[in-house]
Amino acid sequence: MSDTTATTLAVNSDSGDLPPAARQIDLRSDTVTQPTPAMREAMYRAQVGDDVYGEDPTINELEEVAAARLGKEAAILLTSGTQGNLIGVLAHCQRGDEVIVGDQCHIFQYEVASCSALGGIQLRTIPNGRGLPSAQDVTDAVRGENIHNPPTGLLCLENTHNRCGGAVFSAAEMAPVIAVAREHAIPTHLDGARVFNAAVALGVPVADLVRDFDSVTFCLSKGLSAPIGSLLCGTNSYIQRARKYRKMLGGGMRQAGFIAAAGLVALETMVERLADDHANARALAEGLARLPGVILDPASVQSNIVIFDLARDVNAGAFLSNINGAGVRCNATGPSRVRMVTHSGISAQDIEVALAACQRALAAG
Ligand code: TLP
Repeated sequence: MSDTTATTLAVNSDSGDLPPAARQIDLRSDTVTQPTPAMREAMYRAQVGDDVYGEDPTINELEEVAAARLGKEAAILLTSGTQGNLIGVLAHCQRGDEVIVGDQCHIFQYEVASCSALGGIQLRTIPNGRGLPSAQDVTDAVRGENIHNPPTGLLCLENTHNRCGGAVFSAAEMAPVIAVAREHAIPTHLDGARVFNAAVALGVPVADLVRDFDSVTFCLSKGLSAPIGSLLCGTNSYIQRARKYRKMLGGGMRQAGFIAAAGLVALETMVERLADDHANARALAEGLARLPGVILDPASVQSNIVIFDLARDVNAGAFLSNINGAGVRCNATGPSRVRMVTHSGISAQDIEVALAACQRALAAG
Protein backbone atom coordinates (compact mmCIF):
# COMPACT_ATOMS: atom_id res chain seq x y z
CA MET A 1 0.00 0.00 0.00
CA SER A 2 1.52 3.33 -0.98
CA ASP A 3 1.64 5.93 1.72
CA THR A 4 1.31 9.23 -0.07
CA THR A 5 1.77 11.32 3.03
CA ALA A 6 4.74 12.70 4.91
CA THR A 7 6.07 10.76 7.89
CA THR A 8 4.97 12.35 11.14
CA LEU A 9 4.64 10.53 14.43
CA ALA A 10 0.99 10.25 15.38
CA VAL A 11 0.36 10.37 19.12
CA ASN A 12 -3.13 9.91 20.48
CA SER A 13 -4.69 10.62 23.81
CA ASP A 14 -3.65 7.20 25.15
CA SER A 15 0.02 7.81 24.56
CA GLY A 16 1.08 7.49 28.20
CA ASP A 17 4.01 9.71 29.08
CA LEU A 18 5.34 10.30 25.57
CA PRO A 19 6.21 13.92 24.81
CA PRO A 20 3.39 15.86 23.12
CA ALA A 21 3.51 15.94 19.33
CA ALA A 22 1.56 17.84 16.69
CA ARG A 23 -2.02 16.53 16.66
CA GLN A 24 -2.60 14.34 13.64
CA ILE A 25 -5.79 12.59 12.65
CA ASP A 26 -4.13 9.43 11.47
CA LEU A 27 -6.53 7.36 9.40
CA ARG A 28 -3.82 5.43 7.54
CA SER A 29 -4.47 2.24 9.49
CA ASP A 30 -5.48 0.81 12.84
CA THR A 31 -1.87 -0.41 13.01
CA VAL A 32 -0.89 3.10 14.18
CA THR A 33 -2.70 2.69 17.51
CA GLN A 34 -0.82 3.44 20.71
CA PRO A 35 -0.87 1.09 23.71
CA THR A 36 -3.23 2.19 26.47
CA PRO A 37 -1.92 3.21 29.92
CA ALA A 38 -3.17 -0.18 31.25
CA MET A 39 -1.08 -1.96 28.61
CA ARG A 40 2.00 0.07 29.52
CA GLU A 41 1.48 -0.77 33.17
CA ALA A 42 1.00 -4.48 32.38
CA MET A 43 4.16 -4.52 30.24
CA TYR A 44 6.12 -2.91 33.08
CA ARG A 45 4.95 -5.50 35.56
CA ALA A 46 4.99 -8.58 33.27
CA GLN A 47 6.49 -11.84 34.55
CA VAL A 48 8.72 -13.14 31.78
CA GLY A 49 10.85 -16.17 30.97
CA ASP A 50 12.49 -17.84 27.98
CA ASP A 51 9.62 -18.69 25.66
CA VAL A 52 11.77 -20.96 23.46
CA TYR A 53 11.86 -23.21 26.56
CA GLY A 54 8.12 -22.60 27.00
CA GLU A 55 8.91 -20.76 30.25
CA ASP A 56 7.33 -17.35 29.75
CA PRO A 57 4.26 -17.40 32.02
CA THR A 58 2.68 -14.35 30.42
CA ILE A 59 2.99 -15.77 26.91
CA ASN A 60 1.64 -19.10 28.10
CA GLU A 61 -1.33 -17.31 29.63
CA LEU A 62 -1.99 -15.27 26.49
CA GLU A 63 -1.81 -18.37 24.29
CA GLU A 64 -4.29 -20.17 26.56
CA VAL A 65 -6.64 -17.19 26.70
CA ALA A 66 -6.48 -16.71 22.91
CA ALA A 67 -7.12 -20.39 22.16
CA ALA A 68 -10.08 -20.46 24.56
CA ARG A 69 -11.50 -17.24 23.14
CA LEU A 70 -11.27 -18.56 19.58
CA GLY A 71 -12.57 -22.00 20.57
CA LYS A 72 -9.42 -23.77 19.39
CA GLU A 73 -7.16 -26.26 21.19
CA ALA A 74 -3.99 -24.17 21.13
CA ALA A 75 -2.45 -20.87 20.06
CA ILE A 76 1.00 -19.44 19.42
CA LEU A 77 2.17 -15.84 19.74
CA LEU A 78 3.85 -14.54 16.59
CA THR A 79 5.51 -11.31 15.62
CA SER A 80 2.90 -10.09 13.14
CA GLY A 81 -0.11 -10.95 11.05
CA THR A 82 2.17 -11.48 8.08
CA GLN A 83 4.22 -14.03 10.01
CA GLY A 84 0.98 -15.58 11.27
CA ASN A 85 -0.35 -16.15 7.77
CA LEU A 86 2.98 -17.50 6.49
CA ILE A 87 3.39 -19.93 9.38
CA GLY A 88 -0.32 -20.69 9.17
CA VAL A 89 0.12 -21.76 5.54
CA LEU A 90 3.45 -23.58 6.08
CA ALA A 91 2.02 -25.69 8.89
CA HIS A 92 -0.80 -26.91 6.61
CA CYS A 93 1.11 -27.42 3.35
CA GLN A 94 4.01 -29.18 1.67
CA ARG A 95 6.39 -27.58 -0.84
CA GLY A 96 4.76 -27.76 -4.28
CA ASP A 97 1.22 -27.39 -2.91
CA GLU A 98 -1.22 -24.83 -4.24
CA VAL A 99 -3.25 -22.58 -1.93
CA ILE A 100 -6.58 -21.12 -3.06
CA VAL A 101 -7.02 -17.43 -2.16
CA GLY A 102 -9.21 -14.53 -3.25
CA ASP A 103 -7.37 -12.20 -5.61
CA GLN A 104 -7.74 -9.19 -3.29
CA CYS A 105 -6.68 -10.92 -0.09
CA HIS A 106 -3.85 -9.65 2.09
CA ILE A 107 -1.86 -12.89 1.72
CA PHE A 108 -1.70 -12.37 -2.04
CA GLN A 109 -1.53 -8.57 -2.17
CA TYR A 110 0.67 -7.53 0.72
CA GLU A 111 2.77 -10.41 2.06
CA VAL A 112 5.77 -10.13 -0.27
CA ALA A 113 5.01 -13.49 -1.93
CA SER A 114 6.28 -15.13 1.26
CA CYS A 115 4.47 -18.44 0.65
CA SER A 116 6.21 -18.80 -2.72
CA ALA A 117 9.56 -17.34 -1.71
CA LEU A 118 9.98 -19.17 1.58
CA GLY A 119 7.55 -22.10 1.38
CA GLY A 120 7.73 -23.23 -2.25
CA ILE A 121 3.95 -22.85 -2.26
CA GLN A 122 1.95 -21.52 -5.20
CA LEU A 123 -0.96 -19.15 -4.60
CA ARG A 124 -3.96 -19.78 -6.86
CA THR A 125 -6.06 -16.63 -6.99
CA ILE A 126 -9.76 -16.78 -7.69
CA PRO A 127 -12.28 -13.92 -8.04
CA ASN A 128 -12.65 -12.26 -4.72
CA GLY A 129 -16.22 -11.02 -4.96
CA ARG A 130 -17.12 -8.55 -2.21
CA GLY A 131 -14.44 -10.22 -0.06
CA LEU A 132 -15.73 -13.80 -0.03
CA PRO A 133 -15.01 -15.98 -3.08
CA SER A 134 -17.95 -18.02 -4.33
CA ALA A 135 -18.32 -21.73 -3.57
CA GLN A 136 -18.43 -22.36 -7.32
CA ASP A 137 -15.11 -20.58 -7.93
CA VAL A 138 -13.51 -22.58 -5.11
CA THR A 139 -14.93 -25.81 -6.57
CA ASP A 140 -13.53 -24.92 -10.00
CA ALA A 141 -10.09 -24.17 -8.52
CA VAL A 142 -9.67 -27.45 -6.63
CA ARG A 143 -7.14 -29.53 -8.53
CA GLY A 144 -8.06 -33.03 -9.60
CA GLU A 145 -5.57 -35.89 -9.50
CA ASN A 146 -3.43 -35.52 -12.62
CA ILE A 147 0.30 -35.84 -13.16
CA HIS A 148 0.46 -32.17 -14.23
CA ASN A 149 -1.30 -30.72 -11.19
CA PRO A 150 -0.01 -29.42 -7.89
CA PRO A 151 -2.06 -30.74 -4.97
CA THR A 152 -4.51 -28.20 -3.53
CA GLY A 153 -3.18 -27.85 0.00
CA LEU A 154 -5.31 -25.14 1.60
CA LEU A 155 -8.15 -22.63 1.21
CA CYS A 156 -7.65 -19.21 2.83
CA LEU A 157 -10.39 -16.67 3.53
CA GLU A 158 -10.16 -13.19 5.13
CA ASN A 159 -12.65 -11.64 7.62
CA THR A 160 -12.99 -8.68 7.85
CA HIS A 161 -11.72 -8.11 4.34
CA ASN A 162 -9.18 -5.31 4.19
CA ARG A 163 -9.19 -4.40 0.48
CA CYS A 164 -12.95 -4.87 0.31
CA GLY A 165 -13.57 -1.98 2.72
CA GLY A 166 -13.61 -4.03 5.92
CA ALA A 167 -16.42 -6.28 4.63
CA VAL A 168 -17.78 -8.61 7.30
CA PHE A 169 -18.92 -12.19 6.68
CA SER A 170 -21.09 -14.28 8.97
CA ALA A 171 -20.44 -17.96 9.68
CA ALA A 172 -23.52 -18.78 7.57
CA GLU A 173 -22.15 -16.84 4.59
CA MET A 174 -18.76 -18.55 4.82
CA ALA A 175 -20.14 -22.04 5.43
CA PRO A 176 -20.86 -23.06 1.81
CA VAL A 177 -17.37 -21.94 0.74
CA ILE A 178 -15.71 -23.83 3.57
CA ALA A 179 -17.90 -26.87 2.79
CA VAL A 180 -16.30 -27.15 -0.65
CA ALA A 181 -12.85 -27.42 0.94
CA ARG A 182 -14.13 -29.93 3.44
CA GLU A 183 -15.69 -32.11 0.69
CA HIS A 184 -12.23 -32.35 -0.87
CA ALA A 185 -10.43 -32.85 2.47
CA ILE A 186 -8.66 -29.50 2.03
CA PRO A 187 -7.93 -27.62 5.27
CA THR A 188 -9.04 -24.02 5.75
CA HIS A 189 -7.23 -21.01 7.22
CA LEU A 190 -8.77 -17.68 8.15
CA ASP A 191 -6.74 -14.48 7.95
CA GLY A 192 -8.64 -12.99 10.84
CA ALA A 193 -6.34 -10.02 11.37
CA ARG A 194 -9.54 -8.10 12.22
CA VAL A 195 -11.80 -11.01 13.12
CA PHE A 196 -12.76 -9.30 16.40
CA ASN A 197 -14.10 -6.40 14.32
CA ALA A 198 -16.18 -8.93 12.39
CA ALA A 199 -17.49 -10.52 15.60
CA VAL A 200 -18.38 -7.15 17.15
CA ALA A 201 -20.04 -5.95 13.93
CA LEU A 202 -22.17 -9.11 13.82
CA GLY A 203 -22.77 -9.21 17.58
CA VAL A 204 -21.59 -12.83 17.85
CA PRO A 205 -18.84 -14.51 19.91
CA VAL A 206 -15.66 -14.68 17.85
CA ALA A 207 -15.52 -18.47 18.37
CA ASP A 208 -18.81 -18.84 16.45
CA LEU A 209 -17.27 -17.08 13.48
CA VAL A 210 -14.13 -19.24 13.27
CA ARG A 211 -15.56 -22.62 14.30
CA ASP A 212 -15.42 -24.13 10.80
CA PHE A 213 -11.81 -23.11 10.15
CA ASP A 214 -8.87 -25.38 10.91
CA SER A 215 -6.67 -22.39 11.73
CA VAL A 216 -7.04 -18.66 12.34
CA THR A 217 -4.66 -15.73 12.76
CA PHE A 218 -5.73 -12.58 14.52
CA CYS A 219 -3.79 -9.41 15.30
CA LEU A 220 -3.35 -7.73 18.66
CA SER A 221 -1.76 -4.70 17.07
CA LYS A 222 -4.61 -3.35 14.94
CA GLY A 223 -7.95 -2.28 16.39
CA LEU A 224 -7.12 -4.02 19.66
CA SER A 225 -4.32 -1.44 20.02
CA ALA A 226 -1.55 -3.58 21.49
CA PRO A 227 1.89 -2.59 20.23
CA ILE A 228 3.03 -5.94 18.80
CA GLY A 229 1.86 -9.43 18.06
CA SER A 230 -0.56 -11.83 16.43
CA LEU A 231 -1.89 -15.22 17.46
CA LEU A 232 -2.24 -18.30 15.30
CA CYS A 233 -4.82 -20.76 16.66
CA GLY A 234 -5.62 -24.37 15.75
CA THR A 235 -5.29 -27.93 17.00
CA ASN A 236 -2.49 -28.97 19.37
CA SER A 237 -0.58 -30.86 16.69
CA TYR A 238 -0.94 -28.03 14.18
CA ILE A 239 0.33 -25.44 16.66
CA GLN A 240 3.26 -27.75 17.50
CA ARG A 241 4.22 -27.72 13.80
CA ALA A 242 3.75 -23.93 13.76
CA ARG A 243 6.15 -23.62 16.72
CA LYS A 244 8.86 -25.33 14.69
CA TYR A 245 8.25 -23.03 11.72
CA ARG A 246 8.29 -19.99 13.98
CA LYS A 247 11.73 -21.04 15.23
CA MET A 248 12.88 -21.63 11.64
CA LEU A 249 11.81 -18.11 10.71
CA GLY A 250 13.65 -16.56 13.64
CA GLY A 251 10.45 -15.86 15.54
CA GLY A 252 11.38 -17.54 18.84
CA MET A 253 11.30 -14.36 20.91
CA ARG A 254 12.58 -15.34 24.40
CA GLN A 255 11.24 -12.88 27.07
CA ALA A 256 8.38 -11.71 24.90
CA GLY A 257 5.98 -11.77 27.84
CA PHE A 258 6.21 -7.98 27.67
CA ILE A 259 4.37 -8.21 24.37
CA ALA A 260 1.93 -10.81 25.68
CA ALA A 261 1.09 -8.67 28.72
CA ALA A 262 -0.22 -5.90 26.49
CA GLY A 263 -2.03 -8.51 24.41
CA LEU A 264 -3.89 -9.81 27.45
CA VAL A 265 -5.04 -6.29 28.29
CA ALA A 266 -6.08 -5.84 24.66
CA LEU A 267 -8.28 -8.94 24.76
CA GLU A 268 -9.77 -7.92 28.11
CA THR A 269 -10.43 -4.26 27.44
CA MET A 270 -10.33 -3.39 23.76
CA VAL A 271 -12.76 -5.74 22.02
CA GLU A 272 -16.19 -4.29 22.85
CA ARG A 273 -15.05 -0.75 22.11
CA LEU A 274 -14.43 -1.71 18.45
CA ALA A 275 -18.11 -0.81 18.03
CA ASP A 276 -17.10 2.84 18.52
CA ASP A 277 -14.63 2.54 15.62
CA HIS A 278 -17.39 1.09 13.47
CA ALA A 279 -19.76 3.93 14.37
CA ASN A 280 -17.04 6.46 13.55
CA ALA A 281 -16.33 4.74 10.24
CA ARG A 282 -20.03 4.83 9.36
CA ALA A 283 -20.25 8.53 10.23
CA LEU A 284 -17.14 9.20 8.15
CA ALA A 285 -18.61 7.25 5.22
CA GLU A 286 -21.94 9.05 5.42
CA GLY A 287 -20.20 12.43 5.50
CA LEU A 288 -17.87 11.54 2.64
CA ALA A 289 -20.72 10.19 0.49
CA ARG A 290 -22.38 13.63 0.69
CA LEU A 291 -19.30 15.36 -0.77
CA PRO A 292 -19.25 16.02 -4.52
CA GLY A 293 -16.34 14.12 -6.05
CA VAL A 294 -16.55 11.17 -3.65
CA ILE A 295 -17.93 7.85 -4.89
CA LEU A 296 -18.99 5.72 -1.93
CA ASP A 297 -22.01 3.77 -0.75
CA PRO A 298 -21.97 4.30 3.03
CA ALA A 299 -24.15 1.22 3.51
CA SER A 300 -21.18 -0.87 2.34
CA VAL A 301 -19.16 0.17 5.40
CA GLN A 302 -19.57 -2.61 7.98
CA SER A 303 -16.56 -2.22 10.25
CA ASN A 304 -13.65 0.23 10.68
CA ILE A 305 -12.39 0.56 7.10
CA VAL A 306 -13.73 3.12 4.65
CA ILE A 307 -12.59 2.84 1.04
CA PHE A 308 -13.81 5.34 -1.52
CA ASP A 309 -13.08 6.45 -5.05
CA LEU A 310 -12.51 9.98 -6.23
CA ALA A 311 -14.36 11.09 -9.35
CA ARG A 312 -12.36 11.43 -12.57
CA ASP A 313 -12.25 15.22 -12.36
CA VAL A 314 -10.65 15.16 -8.88
CA ASN A 315 -6.88 15.31 -8.73
CA ALA A 316 -6.23 12.49 -6.26
CA GLY A 317 -2.64 13.53 -5.50
CA ALA A 318 -3.71 17.10 -4.75
CA PHE A 319 -6.60 15.86 -2.58
CA LEU A 320 -4.30 13.68 -0.49
CA SER A 321 -1.61 16.30 -0.05
CA ASN A 322 -4.24 18.91 0.77
CA ILE A 323 -5.84 16.88 3.59
CA ASN A 324 -2.40 15.81 4.78
CA GLY A 325 -1.53 19.51 5.07
CA ALA A 326 -4.57 19.82 7.35
CA GLY A 327 -3.21 17.01 9.56
CA VAL A 328 -5.45 14.26 8.18
CA ARG A 329 -3.44 11.25 7.10
CA CYS A 330 -4.66 8.35 4.99
CA ASN A 331 -3.44 5.87 2.38
CA ALA A 332 -4.16 5.48 -1.31
CA THR A 333 -5.02 1.91 -2.35
CA GLY A 334 -5.25 2.73 -6.06
CA PRO A 335 -4.69 5.69 -8.41
CA SER A 336 -7.94 7.35 -7.28
CA ARG A 337 -8.90 5.08 -4.40
CA VAL A 338 -8.48 6.18 -0.80
CA ARG A 339 -8.59 4.16 2.42
CA MET A 340 -9.39 5.61 5.84
CA VAL A 341 -9.35 3.43 8.94
CA THR A 342 -10.84 4.32 12.32
CA HIS A 343 -9.35 3.12 15.59
CA SER A 344 -8.91 3.89 19.28
CA GLY A 345 -6.93 7.06 18.53
CA ILE A 346 -9.80 8.56 16.52
CA SER A 347 -12.76 10.28 18.18
CA ALA A 348 -16.16 11.27 16.77
CA GLN A 349 -14.87 14.86 16.79
CA ASP A 350 -11.85 13.82 14.72
CA ILE A 351 -14.27 12.50 12.11
CA GLU A 352 -15.90 15.95 11.90
CA VAL A 353 -12.49 17.58 11.49
CA ALA A 354 -11.45 15.04 8.85
CA LEU A 355 -14.69 15.55 6.91
CA ALA A 356 -14.24 19.32 6.95
CA ALA A 357 -10.67 18.86 5.63
CA CYS A 358 -11.95 16.60 2.83
CA GLN A 359 -14.67 19.08 1.93
CA ARG A 360 -12.15 21.93 1.72
CA ALA A 361 -9.73 19.81 -0.32
CA LEU A 362 -12.45 18.88 -2.83
CA ALA A 363 -13.66 22.46 -3.08
CA ALA A 364 -10.07 23.56 -3.80
CA GLY A 365 -10.17 21.23 -6.86
N1 TLP B 1 -2.61 -4.81 6.95
C1 TLP B 1 -1.95 -3.52 6.93
C2 TLP B 1 -1.12 -3.37 5.67
O1 TLP B 1 -0.27 -4.45 5.52
C3 TLP B 1 -1.91 -3.22 4.43
C4 TLP B 1 -3.00 -2.45 7.06
O2 TLP B 1 -2.60 -1.30 7.28
O3 TLP B 1 -4.20 -2.74 6.94
N2 TLP B 1 -4.03 -9.58 7.23
C5 TLP B 1 -4.75 -8.47 7.02
C6 TLP B 1 -6.17 -8.60 6.58
C7 TLP B 1 -4.17 -7.22 7.22
O4 TLP B 1 -4.89 -6.13 6.98
C8 TLP B 1 -2.84 -7.14 7.65
C9 TLP B 1 -2.16 -5.80 7.83
C10 TLP B 1 -2.14 -8.32 7.87
C11 TLP B 1 -2.76 -9.54 7.64
C12 TLP B 1 -0.68 -8.34 8.30
O5 TLP B 1 -0.53 -7.87 9.60
P1 TLP B 1 0.89 -7.27 10.09
O6 TLP B 1 0.90 -5.84 9.65
O7 TLP B 1 0.83 -7.46 11.56
O8 TLP B 1 1.95 -8.07 9.45
